[in-house]
Amino acid sequence: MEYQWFPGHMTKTLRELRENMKLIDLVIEISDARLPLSGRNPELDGLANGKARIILLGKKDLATEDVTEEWIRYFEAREIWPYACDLRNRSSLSGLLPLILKACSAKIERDRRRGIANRPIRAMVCGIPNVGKSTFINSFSGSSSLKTGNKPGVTKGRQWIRMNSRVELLDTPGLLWPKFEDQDIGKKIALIGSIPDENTDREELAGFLIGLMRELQSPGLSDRYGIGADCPVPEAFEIIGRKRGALKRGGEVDYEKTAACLIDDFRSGKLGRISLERPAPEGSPGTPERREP
Ligand SMILES: Nc1nc2c(ncn2[C@@H]2O[C@H](COP(=O)(O)OP(=O)(O)OP(=O)(O)O)[C@@H](O)[C@H]2O)c(=O)[nH]1
Ligand SMILES: [Mg+2]
Repeated sequence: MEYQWFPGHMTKTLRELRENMKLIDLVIEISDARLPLSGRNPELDGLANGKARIILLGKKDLATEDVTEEWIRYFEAREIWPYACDLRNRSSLSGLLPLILKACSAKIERDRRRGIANRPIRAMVCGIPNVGKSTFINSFSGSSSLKTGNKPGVTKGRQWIRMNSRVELLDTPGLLWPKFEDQDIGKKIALIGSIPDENTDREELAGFLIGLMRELQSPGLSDRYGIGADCPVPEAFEIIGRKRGALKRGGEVDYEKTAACLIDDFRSGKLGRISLERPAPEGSPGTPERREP
């Protein structure tokens, strides 16, 4: 099965982001702290060229803490201001306004020189689907006007939210790109819930998750299900299915339901905090180019 999701509304979103860019002072990109680099839309660097930029590593409550620290250092070295947070939690965002003012200091200074007082900073909030863009705007602005939901594609159109006299935020629909060259990246993007489950093969995805957790030496499968590192995948499915009561009428394990349970466990943090990638050591092959802001 090919992992892909680029419905018609994303072509429209891409066009609208491009059109809106001239109104924007700051791009606030949200990336999932569990997949900070592979889960970024490669189109965005071109689109946001020349703008002040912040990257929020959201859902940090679900990612491994020390790996998130490594990502913060990674992005700091690339002059895109990083900030890790739980987007649902206002107090987790308390350091963000000073960072926004710092990232936009050139604009603030330009306005001051031209005698323009109090023109708000206009920030576009973007990222792939389901990373928490609308949740972030709601918590940061202290309102609940934007619709959120734990599935991709909740936000369908753009909407400006005035946070206060200093900042206005533009919510945008989640944007992916036409083809994942590396299908493992497609699977990881599906695991964090940025591709609709109907567009995935859940059994394959759950098998992939088991393999990945072993590679990452995550203790989640052993802690929650008592599954050892060398337990074959079909046996792991049997154990999980029985523990979760994911059974068919005759009492056999239902693999499809079991897969859905395991993926839910991952998404809700029941397998522990799991970062799906960590930065490659600087200078090693495969380290992406340093990106200027
Ligand atoms: N654990 C955790 N969940 C979060 C966090 N931020 C958002 N969520 C949840 O993630 C889900 C998606 O949130 P949304 O705000 O709708 O995401 P979005 O990026 O606007 O999604 P689209 O509009 O579909 O592109 C919701 O169930 C949120 O409660 C976070 O920091 N931690
Ligand atoms: Mg949204």
